[in-house]
Amino acid sequence: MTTETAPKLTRNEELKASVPTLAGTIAATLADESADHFSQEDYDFLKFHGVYQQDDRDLRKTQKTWIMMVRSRIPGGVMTAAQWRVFDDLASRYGNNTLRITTRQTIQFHGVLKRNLRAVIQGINDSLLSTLAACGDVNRNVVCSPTPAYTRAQAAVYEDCRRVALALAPRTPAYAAIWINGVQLNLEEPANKNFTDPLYGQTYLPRKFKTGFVVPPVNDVDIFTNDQGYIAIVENDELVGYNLAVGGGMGRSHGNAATYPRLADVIGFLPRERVLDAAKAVLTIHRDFGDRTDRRHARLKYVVAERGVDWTRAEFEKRAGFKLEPPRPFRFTSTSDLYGWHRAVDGTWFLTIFVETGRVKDVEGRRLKTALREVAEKFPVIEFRLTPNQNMILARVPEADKEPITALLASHGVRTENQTSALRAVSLACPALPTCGLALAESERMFPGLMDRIEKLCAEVGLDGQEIIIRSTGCPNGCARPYMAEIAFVGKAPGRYQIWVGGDVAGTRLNRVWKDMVKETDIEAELRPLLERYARERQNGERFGDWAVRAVWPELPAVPA
Ligand code: SRM
Ligand code: SF4
Repeated sequence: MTTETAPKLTRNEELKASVPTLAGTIAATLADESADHFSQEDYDFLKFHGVYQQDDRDLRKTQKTWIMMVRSRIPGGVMTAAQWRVFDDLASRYGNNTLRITTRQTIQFHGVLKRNLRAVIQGINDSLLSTLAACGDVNRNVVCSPTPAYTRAQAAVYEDCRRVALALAPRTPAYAAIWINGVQLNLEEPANKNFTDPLYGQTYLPRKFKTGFVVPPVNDVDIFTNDQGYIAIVENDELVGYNLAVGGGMGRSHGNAATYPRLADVIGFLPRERVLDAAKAVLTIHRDFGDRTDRRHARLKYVVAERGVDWTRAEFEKRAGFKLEPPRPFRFTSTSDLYGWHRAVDGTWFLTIFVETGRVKDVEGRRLKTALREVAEKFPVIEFRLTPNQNMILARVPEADKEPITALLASHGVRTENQTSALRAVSLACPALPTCGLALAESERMFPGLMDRIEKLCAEVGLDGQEIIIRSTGCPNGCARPYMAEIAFVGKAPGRYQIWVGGDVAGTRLNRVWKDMVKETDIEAELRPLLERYARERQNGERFGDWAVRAVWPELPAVPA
């Protein structure tokens, strides 16, 4: 006779249960000036506070240089000009003098030293933004379509994004204690020892959780890659409610077929008034059914995949307390941002500025960081909106400010028209080396050079000016959502990449692996015959991704590498 034992919970579960406030010994280590980094336990707690302890991987061979990445939480990516000024100051004083716009509409600071951590987080909080729950096993930054050009309902959708972000935020007293008041919580005090978050309980979620809002026809947040996605249904310019999509995610591991990217399923329609109930219901399904014994299998997408859509809908309805209606019709036509100046539906103007790989910095001939700083100083009423395509939108610009802003940007080499090539305009790359501890290969640093070479190749094979969505990541985790791209480079080993092909223009189809272990220097040689064939064979207006599905996918081995 065998005795069945429950599978062992992960170390992270034990850690969360041991200190449910997530305070760890962070405050004590912050106060200890002789320490330049935190313990392994605090490393895990710090994530919930928006901090990743990293070491500079360029220097790893000679010495371990501890640096911190600080990620802010900015629902919908909307910042005031005053907040941008604060962030710009913090990046200059305490970071590596760059601001990194992320694929979830936040700002990351890289290279912050431990001794400056509190100043950065205090500065962010003083500006009325936060870093709480930017990382960790909680609901992450809520994304929302940022472009104000298509419908007045965008403002209402953004309002819902903010409400949901607030409702799903953890309530731990540790955050204010450590970062605002500078005190170590007494972990023996019953209120702290037994702290129970009203939504998350004592052990939070089995894994990260992501929420998005999108306004068709532009799928600029890649809604189907979120754990829960709200697709706005707009009738006569009024937001009536949302189609709910659940169970999306990108992360996978090389050589582990049990991990895979997955598109969320649309499970029904809900009226706008129900959005908070809905968001909590989906989150608690993840909380209660996610796999706490294996972090690689812990995302909601596996619950939905394994238990099925009907089970998920029934469980949702039980928890939310209402029945979903059948999904309403919607259509996505693109995933990209609207570059340049455009008139917003409220009559003001907005300008979308291309930011290569999301990195706001000054370089010879293009001083983007300085330019944005000056815009924030001279035009304090405008909004700075970060896009999930890693770009910047200057919004709510009065007519009279349009020309002066164009002139100011031009004086720093930042163009407002013809900003970049068709290929670059729709590209994304994750940070990878030297900051990301999980990177297997370069991404952000090698990407501009690779794009130069691919642009040249496209011109040579007759595809000059053709838009192809290209994304790159330094590992299979999928931070720049590579599995949605028409062509993706996914790091596998130093200088080597998998190439994936076949995503679509609207962000509704996953791509498939085409080549494994391609050397970065061989990428053009591999792509040349493919692009030549596409140039020859494409039918009227056929995009690369659609052609790849038709012509390349049938040639792929049944089981991906
Ligand atoms: Fe990510 C881990 C950067 C969006 C899936 N991600 C990381 C870490 C924190 C590495 C780590 O755990 O040590 C990276 C920090 C690198 C650095 O030095 O800055 C990192 N992720 C990023 C950012 C900055 C990429 C970017 O180019 O902008 C994005 C920050 C978003 C934000 O502001 O919150 C970012 N990450 C994403 C996305 C895209 C999205 O959410 O739209 C995904 C895919 C969607 C998903 O979650 O499935 C994503 N990141 C991951 C994963 C894989 C999760 C999984 O289910 O397996 C990891 C690894 C992990 O969690 O263990 C990861
Ligand atoms: Fe790091 Fe991988 Fe994410 Fe790139 S995709 S930032 S290498 S975890």
